[in-house]
Amino acid sequence: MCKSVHPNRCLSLAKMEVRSAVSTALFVLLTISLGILWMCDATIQVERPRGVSLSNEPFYNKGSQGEWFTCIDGSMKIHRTQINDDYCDCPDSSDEPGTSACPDGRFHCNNRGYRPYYIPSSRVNDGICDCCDASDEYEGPGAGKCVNNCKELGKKDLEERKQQMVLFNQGFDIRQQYINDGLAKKTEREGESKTLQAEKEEAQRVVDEKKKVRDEVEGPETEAKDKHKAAWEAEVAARKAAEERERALQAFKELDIDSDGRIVFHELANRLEFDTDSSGDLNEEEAKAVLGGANIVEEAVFVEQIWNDVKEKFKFAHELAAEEALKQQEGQEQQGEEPAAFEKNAFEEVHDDIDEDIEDEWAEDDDEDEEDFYEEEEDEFDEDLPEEARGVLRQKRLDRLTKKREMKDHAKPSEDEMPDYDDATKALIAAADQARKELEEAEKALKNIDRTVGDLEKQLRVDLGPDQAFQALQGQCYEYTDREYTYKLCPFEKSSQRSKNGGSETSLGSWHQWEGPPDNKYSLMMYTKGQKCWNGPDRSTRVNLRCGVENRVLSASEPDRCVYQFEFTTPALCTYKYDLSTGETDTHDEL
Ligand code: MAN
Repeated sequence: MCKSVHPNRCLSLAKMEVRSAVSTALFVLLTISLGILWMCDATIQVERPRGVSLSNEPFYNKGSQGEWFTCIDGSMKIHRTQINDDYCDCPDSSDEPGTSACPDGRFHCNNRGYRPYYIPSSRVNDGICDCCDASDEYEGPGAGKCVNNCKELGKKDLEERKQQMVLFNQGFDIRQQYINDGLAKKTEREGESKTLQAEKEEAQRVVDEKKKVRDEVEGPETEAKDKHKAAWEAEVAARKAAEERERALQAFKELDIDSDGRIVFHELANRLEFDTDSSGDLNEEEAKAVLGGANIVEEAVFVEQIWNDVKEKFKFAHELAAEEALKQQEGQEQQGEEPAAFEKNAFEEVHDDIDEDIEDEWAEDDDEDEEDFYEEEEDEFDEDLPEEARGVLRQKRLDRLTKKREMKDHAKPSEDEMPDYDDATKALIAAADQARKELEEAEKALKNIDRTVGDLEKQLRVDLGPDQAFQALQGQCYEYTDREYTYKLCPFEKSSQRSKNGGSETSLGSWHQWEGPPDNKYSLMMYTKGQKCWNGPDRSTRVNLRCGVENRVLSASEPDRCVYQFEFTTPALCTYKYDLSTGETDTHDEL
C-alpha cells in the first residue's frame, strides 16, 4: 500500500478497501483511536531518535546500555553518538533511522493526528515532502517548504471511515431484512415441500388405480380385436385360396391347348418361361419337369399338386402381351429424337438433379399442389434460359409428375384391408382408449409434481448461510461489462461470459460450493465445470464476496487462462453494525 503524501506519489487512502469485515473492524478501531489522539493532541511524548517508531523505541533507550547502542540485529555495538550521525555503521541500517546514510534504512513518520508509516530513508531530506508531519524534511530545501497537514488528513480519513461505517450499517440493516425474508422463504419452501409430498403420494395412488383399470379393460379389448383379426385373416386366406385355384384353372385351360382336359408334355413346347437352360425352346425334360416328372397331367392334379411349384414362372397370355407392348414402346422411345433446338446438355443435367431434389421435397409434403410448386421452383431455376428450353424442361417435369401420380394411385390400399370392428369391439376399444387417456393424464400430473418437488429440493439443498441471508441472491443475475465481454453471475446457478461482438454465451462454470476459509466460509463462491477451454481446463470462476450496500459485480478478470475471478459486494456479508461515536462493532454474527 502506498504511504506517500507527495502529490507525485499515490494517495491511496480513498481507494483503500477493507478486505473483510474483521479487518475492517480492527481498522476502524485504529482509526477511531487515531482520531481521538488527534482530537486530544495528547500523545505520550517519548524521547527517541529521529525516524524511530514507538515500537522500536526500546532499542534506542539509554536504559541498561548507557552510552552504547547495539544494532537491532545484534551484529555490533557502537557508541550512542553514532546514532543518526549521517554515517552508516550497522549492517541492518538501524543506527541511521533518521538520515539517508544507509542504503536500505527506513524512516518512521510519526504523523501525529494521522497514521504513522515508514518511508525509505533515501527520501529523507530529498526536498520532497513524504511524511504528513514534514518530519522527513528537517534540513535542506524541503525544510522550510513542508508543512504539517496530518490533522487535515486525519480529519478527512476519519470522515471517510465514518462514511464507510454508515454504508456498512446500511448493509447490515438490509442483511437483517434478507435474513427475515430468507427464513420466511425457507419455512415456506419446507411447507410447500410437505404439501407436494402429500400431493405426490395422491398422484401416485391415482396412477396405480388408473393402471389397474387400464389393464382390466385392455384384456377384453385385445381379445376382441384378436378375434376380429383372426376371423378376417381366415376370410382373406379362403378368398386367396379360391383366387389361386381360379388362376390355376385358368392356367390349366391355357396350357391344355387341345382342351381335352389333360396337359401332355408336348403342349408346353412354346412355354419359354420354363426354358431353364435358355436354349430357345422347351425340351422334353424341361416340359416334364413342369409337370412334376409326368408325361400327362389332369386338371385336378395340376390344380392341387403342380400349380404351386410353377405359378411363379407361369405367365398368362395377357401378361405376355402387356410385356411385349411395353418392350415395343421402349424401343420406340429410344429411337425418338430430342427437340433439335435444345439438346440435352450439362445444364439440363443439373436441372434434372434439382428436379429430383424438388420431387423429394414434394414427396415429403403431400398437401403441396405439385404443379404450382413446380412452377414456382421453375421460375427460380430457369430464369436465364431461353423460352424454348424452359418449355422442354417444363414438359419433362410434367411427364415425371404424371408417372409419379400413377405410381401413387397404384399404391392405394388394397381391398384386403380389414373391415371395421363390430360395435361390441368398438365399445371395448373406446373404453380402453379412455382408460389409457386417463392413465396418461395421471402420469403427466405425477411427473409435473415430481419436477416441482425436484426443483424445490434443489433450492432447499443450497447452502444459503445459517441465517438464509443469501436467499436474496437466489434466482437473481448480476452483470459486469468490461472492454471485451459482458460477464454474468447468477448466484447458486452459473457464471457466464458473452463477447460484446455478439455470439453465444460461454459457460464459466456451474454453482459448486462455498470455499471461503473456515472462519469466513461465505466470502468465496466457486463455479466449476464450465465450457472446456481449448487446450486447457474446464472454465471455472472464483467469486470473492465482501460487505457492500448493494449486490454488485465490481470487477471480473481472468488471472489464469479460463480461470475467472469476480469481486462481488453484497449486504448479505455485512455482519457487523458500527457504533458511529466509538467505531466499535455492537453486533457480531459468527459465520
Ligand atoms: C475465449 C474466452 C477467453 C478465453 C479464451 C481461451 O476467447 O473465453 O476468456 O481466455 O476463450 O481460448
